[in-house]
Amino acid sequence: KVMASGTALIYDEEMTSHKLLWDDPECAIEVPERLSVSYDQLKHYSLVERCVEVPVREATEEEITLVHSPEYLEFIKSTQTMNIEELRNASKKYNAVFFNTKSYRCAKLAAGGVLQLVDSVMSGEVRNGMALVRPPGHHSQRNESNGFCLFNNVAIAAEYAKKKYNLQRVLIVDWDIHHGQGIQYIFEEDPSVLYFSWHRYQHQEFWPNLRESEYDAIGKGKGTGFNINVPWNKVGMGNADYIAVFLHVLLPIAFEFNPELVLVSSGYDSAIGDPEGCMCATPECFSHLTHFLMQLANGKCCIVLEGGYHLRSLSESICMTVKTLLGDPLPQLHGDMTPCLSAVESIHNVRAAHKPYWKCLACSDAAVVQNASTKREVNGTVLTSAKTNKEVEIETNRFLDSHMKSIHVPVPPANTAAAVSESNTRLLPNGVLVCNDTVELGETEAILSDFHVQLVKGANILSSLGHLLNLLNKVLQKQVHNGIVESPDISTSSVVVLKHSINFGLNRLLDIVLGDADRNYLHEEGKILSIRISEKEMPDLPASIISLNFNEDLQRDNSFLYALLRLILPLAYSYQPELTIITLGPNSKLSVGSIAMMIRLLQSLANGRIITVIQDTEYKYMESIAEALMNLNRPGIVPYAPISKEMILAVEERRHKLQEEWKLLQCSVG
Ligand code: Q9C
Ligand code: ZN
Repeated sequence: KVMASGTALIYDEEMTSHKLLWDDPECAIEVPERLSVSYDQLKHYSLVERCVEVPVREATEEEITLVHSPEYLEFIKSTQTMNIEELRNASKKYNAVFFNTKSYRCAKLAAGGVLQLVDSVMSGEVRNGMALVRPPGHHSQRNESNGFCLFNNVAIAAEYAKKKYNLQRVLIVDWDIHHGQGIQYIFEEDPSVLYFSWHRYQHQEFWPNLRESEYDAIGKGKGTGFNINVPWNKVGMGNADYIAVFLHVLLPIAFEFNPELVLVSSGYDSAIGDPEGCMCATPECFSHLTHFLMQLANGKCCIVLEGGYHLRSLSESICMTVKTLLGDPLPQLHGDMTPCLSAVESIHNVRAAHKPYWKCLACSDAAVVQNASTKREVNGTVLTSAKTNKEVEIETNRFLDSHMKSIHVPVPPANTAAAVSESNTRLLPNGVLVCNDTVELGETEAILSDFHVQLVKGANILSSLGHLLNLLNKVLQKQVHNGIVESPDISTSSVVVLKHSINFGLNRLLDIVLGDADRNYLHEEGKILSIRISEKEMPDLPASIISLNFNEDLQRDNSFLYALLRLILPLAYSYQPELTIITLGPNSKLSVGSIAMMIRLLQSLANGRIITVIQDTEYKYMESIAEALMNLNRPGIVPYAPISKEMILAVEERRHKLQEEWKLLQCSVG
């Protein structure tokens, strides 16, 4: 079976003809330039030419009435021939909506454009894609326009995909800063559509001021548990808060749900600078959110524009999203990765509300719902309070002045290099750069003697280290993103990688050791974060080494994903490594799919710089590791429930000890 590749882009200038014809401050921000400026920015970064441009079409009446009533459709249709007074009156029927005579046509193109995207992805023509459309959709309801939205583009797409492709499970992720109450209403009794939304809420004081946007609206009837609301009760939420919600709420549930298709209601009013959202997440954050979602549904991900009203922030965020869909390495998230107290409270509340419905949450601690506005002890740790309005303003201005000018999009180099034995090169996918060159013997010896490491200087090992150093230099000098190295002695090899990288000038190395690797752990003053996952307990480990032991066969289920989401990724995001080293020894007990998933998820860190060192006996992992490094989506690992008790205990015990120091681990209060 051929793996789908390529990214679709849906855009048509005609959708800029829907516009506000009179003075209305409430609606003035939803301007046609939102679309044209974003498309121009995609062109500016040469991203349009890298995508497959797919034409829009009108959604048919039959398709629109998958979600909307025929009477509502007729009413919207009737706006085509209205005069300006009639248009104004029609607009007044609804909350925050405007029509002109082109609105109906644009709304049909917006919905139809999204259906074109769904068809491109579901047919395997492309792997994923983005639809730049307006008017937006997620506030629109069966009989009602609302919040700039006429037809509910994403809801129509979900019903269409279910019907046409016989899908049992569709995930809708709504990262727009407003609650897509329209989508919630349409699917609240439907267990085949899992709807996730985060939204500015401020205890119901923010538009649309609905009681049902609260975390306790979890769906109804058969759909109970399939509606996830994360209310933001403060403004100023940033990268750490968004990442924390993905790691602790959305991703575990989404992996357990195991969707066949992911649709994103992609509003960028949740980005910094937006006048509606007043949040602080930077455009880079959307690369990370996108990358996470690309790991679901075999990579079948359709991203659909909703809101986003700061033209610069909007267009940069869209570019980050599209670059990520194309498979480019992710930008690093800079700055403090501590979620604020208010965000952790929201996370805690959502997890507690959904605990009865999802196995992955069942092990969370007892729920305590509390409100607090200032600094408070959380599990013995002080979390920061949310930003004040003034602080949000200062951070936004600083960002717009300095950072925005310097977002630069490098042309990606070759992806993956490999130094493996000749007989194993046949296991590598097409496109991997096979490295046969080596650092000269003398030079290798000189580099090694520099380390003062006890090395067995067998000729065999020396030559393998020469290949390793050559490949590592390529990664350090950014000639390739990542590499895979086969080694007769992983212990020595991985120590050499760490030492050489530090000598090169790197300050934060993420060192993940899987299986048996009796290795010296280095003391390099916080320059290495070592995580060891193995069946064997290792005596006398330095306290700084994070060690996870378990005795059961992890091939049987995918409990390992639990450790990834709950421990390894939060640690990695807190640490912000400059290079990740994965050492795979014998007896790791991990399935091929689990290791591939780990590598794909870790590619969001360190600008995608990963070195994988595999013991030469473990070649059965080689093909899927190389595929994961190449960013290819191979049919995914099975959903990870049931999760083993042993794994939960091992992970939770570590989390408990570490969460004071590593703030992204925190997801409960009280
Ligand atoms: N005074 C989208 O982002 N604002 N819609 C109402 C009330 C309406 C947002 C303010 C915001 C609608 C797609
Ligand atoms: Zn919005």
